[in-house]
Amino acid sequence: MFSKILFATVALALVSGPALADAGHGGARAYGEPGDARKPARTIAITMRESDGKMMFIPSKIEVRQGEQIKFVLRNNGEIDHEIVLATLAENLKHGAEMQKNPDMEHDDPNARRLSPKKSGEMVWKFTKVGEFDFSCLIPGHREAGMTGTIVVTTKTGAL
Ligand SMILES: [Cu+2]
Repeated sequence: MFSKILFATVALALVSGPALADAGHGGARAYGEPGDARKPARTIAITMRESDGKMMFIPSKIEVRQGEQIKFVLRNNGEIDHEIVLATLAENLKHGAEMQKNPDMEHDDPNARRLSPKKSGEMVWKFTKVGEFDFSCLIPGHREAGMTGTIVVTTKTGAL
């Protein structure tokens, strides 16, 4: 058990090392920072499911204003486990490749949640940087089956 956690931690550190290194303190990343559940947040519901060999997030495109804190209310309506990992596209592609090699890698990060079938969960994230970011299910094969989406963070006035 311990070795599994240690291994996952090391693997994650390898994957997210550069992002964390330039992020400074407080868990800040290129795509924002972990939210504070005690502070106001706009709620966005995301459903995970699979159908006809495809896997998906609904919705798969989300728009956010810079500085907004979002409470993602997550629901797995599928028949198998799914997860959501919020990151830059480059990070998620790299992390996804790691997951192909180590499918049992588990996430306990403020930017990721894994849900069993018919379960719900929450994730609070503050989007502090303008840009286009990725959210994907990195369980092997799922992103490839369509389980990915985009978050566009615009300036406070709505410009990119
Ligand atoms: Cu999935």
